[in-house]
Formats: sequence, C-alpha cells, structure tokens
Amino acid sequence: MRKIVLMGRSEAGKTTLTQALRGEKIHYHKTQYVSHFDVVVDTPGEYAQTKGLAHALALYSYEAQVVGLLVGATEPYCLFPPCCASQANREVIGIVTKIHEKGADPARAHRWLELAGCRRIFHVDSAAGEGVWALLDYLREEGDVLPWEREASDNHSNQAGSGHDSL
Ligand SMILES: Nc1nc2c(ncn2[C@@H]2O[C@H](COP(=O)(O)OP(=O)(O)OP(=O)(O)O)[C@@H](O)[C@H]2O)c(=O)[nH]1
Ligand SMILES: [Mg+2]
Repeated sequence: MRKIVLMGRSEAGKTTLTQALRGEKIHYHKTQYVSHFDVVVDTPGEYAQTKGLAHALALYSYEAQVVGLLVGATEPYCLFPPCCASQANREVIGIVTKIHEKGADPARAHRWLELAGCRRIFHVDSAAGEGVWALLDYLREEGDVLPWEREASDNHSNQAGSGHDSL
C-alpha cells in the first residue's frame, strides 16, 4: 500500500477514516499528536488550522506518497486555499467525509477540493465504511491483497476443499 498522510480541520474525520482504512472498530479519539501508523499518518486538525503548526504538515507530506486533504460535507467553509495542492511534491487527493450527515453538501465540499487542486476526489462515510474500499483500492500497489479479496479466496478454497471432501 502507498502511504497516505491525512490533513484537514479538527472534526473533519481523519482519525475515523484512519480507523476505517485499518479495519478497526470506530471509536472517538481526539488527536493531539501526529500518529504514525504503518500506511496512514493521522495529523491533528489544529496543524491545518494554525499557521505556525501548518509547516509541520509540509514536512509530514514528505513522509508519505500521497497527501489526502479532508473536507467534511457539513463544513461551513473550506480551510484549503485555491491551488494549495501545487505546493506539495506528492500526489494530492481530496476526500469528502460525512456525506450522509444532516445538512451535508458533498457537492460543495467536492468543488472546494477541486479548487484546492485535487484531481481525484473520493466521497466517504467512514462511520458506515462507505467508499472506504475505493480509497484502499486507489492506494494499493501491485501484490497487495485487500481484506475482502483474501476472504473471497478463503471462501473459494473452503468450497473447493469441501467439494473435494464430498467426493
Ligand atoms: N457519520 C459520519 N461521522 C463521521 C465521519 N467521519 C467522522 N465522523 C464523526 O465526526 C467526529 C470527529 O471525527 P474525527 O475522526 O475524530 O475527526 P478528526 O479530523 O480526527 O479531528 P481532530 O483529531 O480533532 O483533528 C467523530 O464523532 C466521528 O464519529 C463520517 O464519514 N461519517
Ligand atoms: Mg483526529
């Protein structure tokens, strides 16, 4: 898997998406420091909201192959200025979260991310796991086996095995 660093304002859903990408049970955890998991770097929203701390995000982008800018579909304004994606010498993708929340406007969040310079934009509901597979599929590298593929191949070999037993 390619390594991704998640950036966005506080409550945008970075930690929830990190948990969903890792197939963990979703639970609330306020991020107070940069968490370096194997393929996901989760950052505190305050880094994106505070000019002085934002420099740290630039440094963390070098630690990943992909930068993910998150905007919640319920956010009233966008934190990312137009064309800011061009400042990273990494692939920058957009991720719209909370797409089914009350008052959500995913299309507006999508347009903000386009303005920021993201060419690929994913829509997710991390709490329900919706859209997370598309992101995993995008991050996968040759030879990676995704969890559901492993399950499918296990089922296939179990069926083949039980077929063999009945002979
Ligand atoms: N329904 C739904 N709720 C979400 C989604 N993403 C996040 N949430 C909820 O939004 C709240 C904040 O999510 P976090 O993942 O903690 O946000 P964060 O970006 O990590 O916030 P900081 O750590 O403060 O920077 C939590 O209560 C989550 O359950 C989503 O895609 N759908
Ligand atoms: Mg967090």
